[in-house]
Amino acid sequence: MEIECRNQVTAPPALELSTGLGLDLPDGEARYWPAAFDAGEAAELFVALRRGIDWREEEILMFGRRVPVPRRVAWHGDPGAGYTYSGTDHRPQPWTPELERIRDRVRTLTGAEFNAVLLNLYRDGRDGMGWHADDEPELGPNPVIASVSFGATRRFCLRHRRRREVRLDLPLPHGSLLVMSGATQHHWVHALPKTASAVGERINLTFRRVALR
Ligand SMILES: O=C(O)CCC(=O)C(=O)O
Repeated sequence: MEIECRNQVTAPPALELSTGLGLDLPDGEARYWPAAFDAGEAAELFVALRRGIDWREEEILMFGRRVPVPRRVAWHGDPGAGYTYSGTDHRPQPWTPELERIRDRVRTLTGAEFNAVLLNLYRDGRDGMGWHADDEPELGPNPVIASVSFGATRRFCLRHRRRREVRLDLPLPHGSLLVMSGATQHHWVHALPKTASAVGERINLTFRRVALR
């Protein structure tokens, strides 16, 4: 399904790299770093993750039927950082050196601590993710979600839940970081739309802090 997004937000050319760019999100908070990883590091990390992660095919329950999700998925984190999403329980795979390196960079830039990461591999424009919020109970009331992207630039869409015409459309390039925090997951939903354009592979990592089981 194609998702229409409007009110495109583009980052200004000069940014304070350490603090990122605050996005004007009514009822929410988001901050964006277009180059949290430089091009060389991002390319190296993309290759390492593409090869080194055990990418899993996954299914979700939809109208009583199990259907494959249009992407490949992995869940890594501290022991006990289990997570239930799309109706499936996930036990964490251990941190790899690359994941620790990315997590540590995100911590340095944001000051936030994370104990797990969800990885998504979008193989081409037929892969995507529908509208949702990261509001599972194990994330707590106002989660900080830090999203790192490598590979092809894809459109990330944010839409206010009540004021549906209030939307942001943000291209997330290779090496970028987007952090959503505060009440964002209460008031906004987000999506990664499929596209008919020719796009290459993209890897996205969303770092989270989950209640340990
Ligand atoms: O790939 C993306 O940028 C979106 C990922 C996402 O929405 C999620 O993991 O909840």
